Amino acid sequence: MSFDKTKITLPDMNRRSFLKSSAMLTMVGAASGSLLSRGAQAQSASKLTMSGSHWGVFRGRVDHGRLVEVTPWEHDPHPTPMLEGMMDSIYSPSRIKYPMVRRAWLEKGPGADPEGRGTGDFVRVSWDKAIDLVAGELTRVRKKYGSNGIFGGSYGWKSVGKFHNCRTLLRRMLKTTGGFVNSLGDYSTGAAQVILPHVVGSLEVYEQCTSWDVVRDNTKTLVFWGCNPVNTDQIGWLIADHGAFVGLEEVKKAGIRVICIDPIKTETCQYLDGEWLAPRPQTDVAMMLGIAHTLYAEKLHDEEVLKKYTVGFDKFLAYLIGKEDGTPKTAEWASKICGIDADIIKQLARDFAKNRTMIAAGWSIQRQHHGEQSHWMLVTLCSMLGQIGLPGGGFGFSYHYCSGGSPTATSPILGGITDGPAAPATDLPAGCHPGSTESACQPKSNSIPVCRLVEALLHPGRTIKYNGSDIVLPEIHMVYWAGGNPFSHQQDRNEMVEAWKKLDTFVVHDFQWTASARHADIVLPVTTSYERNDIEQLGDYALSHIVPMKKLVEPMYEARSDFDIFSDICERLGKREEYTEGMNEMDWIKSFYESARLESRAKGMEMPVFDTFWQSEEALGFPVKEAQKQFVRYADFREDPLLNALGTPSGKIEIYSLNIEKMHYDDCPPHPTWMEPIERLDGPTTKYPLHIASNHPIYRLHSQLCGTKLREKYAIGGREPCWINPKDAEARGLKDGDIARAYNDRGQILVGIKVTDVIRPGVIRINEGGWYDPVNPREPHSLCRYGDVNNLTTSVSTSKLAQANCGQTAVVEIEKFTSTLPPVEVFVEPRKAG
Ligand code: PGD
Ligand code: PGD
Repeated sequence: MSFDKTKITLPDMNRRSFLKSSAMLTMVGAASGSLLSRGAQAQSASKLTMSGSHWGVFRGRVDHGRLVEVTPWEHDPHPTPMLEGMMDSIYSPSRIKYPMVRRAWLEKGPGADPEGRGTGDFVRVSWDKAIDLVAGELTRVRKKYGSNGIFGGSYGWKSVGKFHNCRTLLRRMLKTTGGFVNSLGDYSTGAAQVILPHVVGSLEVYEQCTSWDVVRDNTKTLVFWGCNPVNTDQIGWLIADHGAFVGLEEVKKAGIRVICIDPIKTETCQYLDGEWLAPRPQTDVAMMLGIAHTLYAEKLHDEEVLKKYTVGFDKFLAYLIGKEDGTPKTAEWASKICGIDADIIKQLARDFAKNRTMIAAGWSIQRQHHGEQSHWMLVTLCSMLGQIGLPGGGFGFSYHYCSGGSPTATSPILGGITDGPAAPATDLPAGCHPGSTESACQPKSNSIPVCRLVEALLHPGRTIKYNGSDIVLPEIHMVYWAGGNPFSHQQDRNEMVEAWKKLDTFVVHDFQWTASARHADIVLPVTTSYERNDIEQLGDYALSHIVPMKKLVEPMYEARSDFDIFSDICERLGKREEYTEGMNEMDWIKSFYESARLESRAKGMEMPVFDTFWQSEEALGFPVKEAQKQFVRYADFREDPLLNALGTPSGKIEIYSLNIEKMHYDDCPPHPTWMEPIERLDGPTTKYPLHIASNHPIYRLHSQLCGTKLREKYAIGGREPCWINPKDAEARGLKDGDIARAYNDRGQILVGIKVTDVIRPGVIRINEGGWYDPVNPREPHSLCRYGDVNNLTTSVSTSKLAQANCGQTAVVEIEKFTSTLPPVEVFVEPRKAG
């Protein structure tokens, strides 16, 4: 059986599509050479300087102090066009030039005119003044409210580099100077990373997958379930290696059957000529249950595997066949919810069971209300199929992320800056001293789930549940951010804007005028990673090289590194020496390298000394053993489930969790369960007719690069694009290039229309990360002129278990915008900040 296989030519899948000229590629690298050959290559000096980024390794050509050309590394198997935007981020008109303070805050004090945040009325101050203000405010807030008055759990994708890791540098400063409220979890896998330790005993989402080679040689059916590696493997948390593109090419050549379950016919589906199934968004658990029911009804499930490697199937079965609630989760039942024909659901069950099937799942399916259930149900489904731990079978939860499945090299772990040697004096209320026995001085919880900051600001003192514990939301008066863009990543922008009014002070370090910087009281301009030295590893899973990230150009304007800024703040607070440990940038970089060199020696390898490496203009490569190329996730567990027991209470896969049962959460029962999200396409209580897929952008990393020329590649009428199916467009009189207003009760944004049949009817796609640009920041629910989708999403948490974000939960309506178009203003510095 095969589903829709329409062929669509795919732009940008040509290898090296970004290469400007082959003449640039003369320098010899040694991806497969010995470690020592690097030293030799150090001699072949070049005017090009090597560095790395989330988008890959590259060399930059500098002319008269200006970066004029960026060339991807010759060993990058699939350079991303995003690298082009990287260069522009140094020179873009959105660059923050000087330290700035919001006028009302400066003139009237902390908390003054909170409605004025975002209006762009800033005053330029000297660095000395700025440092005094920040140090003074940290002291004031700690004195008055205790260390819990400061939130420093600053979340975000920052830049790569082991030293200029600004989030850690911020925590180091806050920890060294007296404590702060931290954050738990992340926005990427918030739900899955909390449920999966209960199910398989590890985070799983960040674990290595069965290698692409093994998939190529063994998998018969490869399912991408809400998973689009051709897009999302363009970037890395460390420097991107793009190894997944090699794997995908092999899969294509091998002619493996590919099925994509996604409301969008993804770039991956198109590239691999996959069969496309488009369920209603947020109904995957129901669809999986329908497949599971068929497996059981047709006796296709693997009883032996379930018995030997899992616990709790019997209890789940009572639910599956309807003994628990009177509703058997048949394919017909599932079909009504997810919109996929019952016959297709049944056929999927048969095909999966008959063939070696690998299910590669992305993360959007857990970034939804009750998102914990999707990955749990997928593990359950794969347990029933009985192929976990077999070559090419089971599941992989990071094929789409940082090139999971690229074999891991035998390399040392390169250390990085830590949050500091100081003991965490983090959580003492004001006026208390460490060791006090007074009840008022007992340490309070000082970490909150990362997306609950807005809730904390609106409801300080509220107790929330979290993974079996209670957390009292602290009373926060000061928020400090470095390396993230909360006015992009947090859901329900207008709620957030209201919450921010409760703050006395918001400090932001960035190099560009993001919406977060615009809503700050104190804005400190930092260097890009191209204006400083650093060091990083290549490939989160591959760990194949150590890359020198050399400074390309001098800092622009008055930009300083986060480290230098925090060192000065520490100095004001009498802690410079503790903070810096007496070391500068190059001392730290060298120390990370030298520790790795020692570790590598213990592994029988000899890395060149630091100076040789640093001068080499080349990445240092490590070998990949055959065993890693043949890696099969869970093979050891399958081989011996006692010796290689999982980290769950039973040591097995937990289809039913007694630990979760004990928590008694109404929104996270002890076995995978279908629960209606608060809103969904065609849902029982849904008010708006269209679901928004707020996917990860093709030409951006979240909001990074939105302020660059790269925008010209995708913006429509200067706005964030909105994909819409021809049927939905026609019903609304919309055509390509129109500007439309997407809205719901939470907010409204302008978008540029792209009509396309690669999206399911009833669904529109507006990528996350578009910069927030309200027409009038003082006006509640003001229209966002550019298209920040998080004006429309809900801030409800996934459940009491993970308290994670639901970026993929939102329904809306869209209409042609016929009023006078307001100009987009967010991509240049605020009017009064020049
Ligand atoms: P970025 O755009 O990467 O977004 O949210 P995140 O905050 O990570 O922001 C990084 C910021 O750090 C940028 O402003 C950049 O300029 C700055 N920066 C870079 N380098 C440095 C540096 O060296 N120093 C300092 N001080 N700043 C630096 C992303 C988040 O969004 C994530 S990870 C996910 S997975 C979520 N995804 C979705 C989603 O799928 N759907 C919706 N609706 N919403 C989401 N939000 C989340
Ligand atoms: P998304 O694009 O949000 O990526 O990885 P993640 O897998 O979360 O969603 C993947 C696919 O799921 C999309 O094709 C979408 O249409 C589909 N989808 C959405 N809702 C549903 C649903 O309800 N059911 C089904 N079956 N499918 C659904 C994100 C990962 O990407 C993360 S967390 C980060 S931090 C990185 N971010 C970026 C980035 O910003 N830009 C790029 N180019 N690459 C990234 N890689 C990483």
